[in-house]
Amino acid sequence: FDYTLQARLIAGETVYTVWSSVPENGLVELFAQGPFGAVTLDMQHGGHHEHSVLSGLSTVIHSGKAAVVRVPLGRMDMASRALDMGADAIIAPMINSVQDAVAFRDAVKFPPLGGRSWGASRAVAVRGIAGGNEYLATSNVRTVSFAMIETREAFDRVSEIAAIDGIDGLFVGPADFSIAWTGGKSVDPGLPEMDEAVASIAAAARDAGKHAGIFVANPAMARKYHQMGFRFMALGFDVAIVAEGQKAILAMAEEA
Ligand code: 3PY
Ligand code: MG
Repeated sequence: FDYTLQARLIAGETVYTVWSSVPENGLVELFAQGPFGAVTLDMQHGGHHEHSVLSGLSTVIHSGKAAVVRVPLGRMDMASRALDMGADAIIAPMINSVQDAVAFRDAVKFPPLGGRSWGASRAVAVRGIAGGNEYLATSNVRTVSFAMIETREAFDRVSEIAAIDGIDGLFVGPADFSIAWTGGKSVDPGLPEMDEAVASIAAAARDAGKHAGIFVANPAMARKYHQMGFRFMALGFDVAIVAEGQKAILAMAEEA
């Protein structure tokens, strides 16, 4: 099949995705033309909505980069729709049980693997796929499903979740995971006490033959995550880029 995100991850490549939360196509376009290999549009905590995802996906797809959507909590309908709009991958937050994972699988994989409903004409058209049957035959493989592991419940069942056919990867949300790990006392995505647990999630993915992804709150941690086995890494959060970039530029000017 094509050189899609799935193929790159199967080949063991490291893929960095930028994280878009401002639902403005002009900003998505800057990311689509930027240095990252993938662009993720965030509908869970970011401002992306159905229309901005539709236009954002077009922009990303035509740049040749991988197009990823994080859907809002529990919105399996949106997971299917984002694939119908042409997304390469879906990240589903808070997959805390086998049941959650099966519901996600069912929304994003066609039978016999899952129960995804047909409506992919747009994906077929914008992806240059010959026709419906070709998409039907290839999309379960070409699109990537990432189940987010970010609670104690999810952690306790991580191997069972990873083993589910049609769950292609695990994706760690270290901010929520740190809240879970500290019993609600603090949010610290870099919390050293949870390193071992985070590494074991990458190992659980690897043992099941699945991809391991993580949100990288601090780019200095990317190397450590890579050593743990993570290959799909989200960084370059737009809000942080603008917040940090402004401060850095002003500081440079004031020091000059
Ligand atoms: C988390 O760290 O909890 C995330 O969901 C990343 O956005
Ligand atoms: Mg989270």
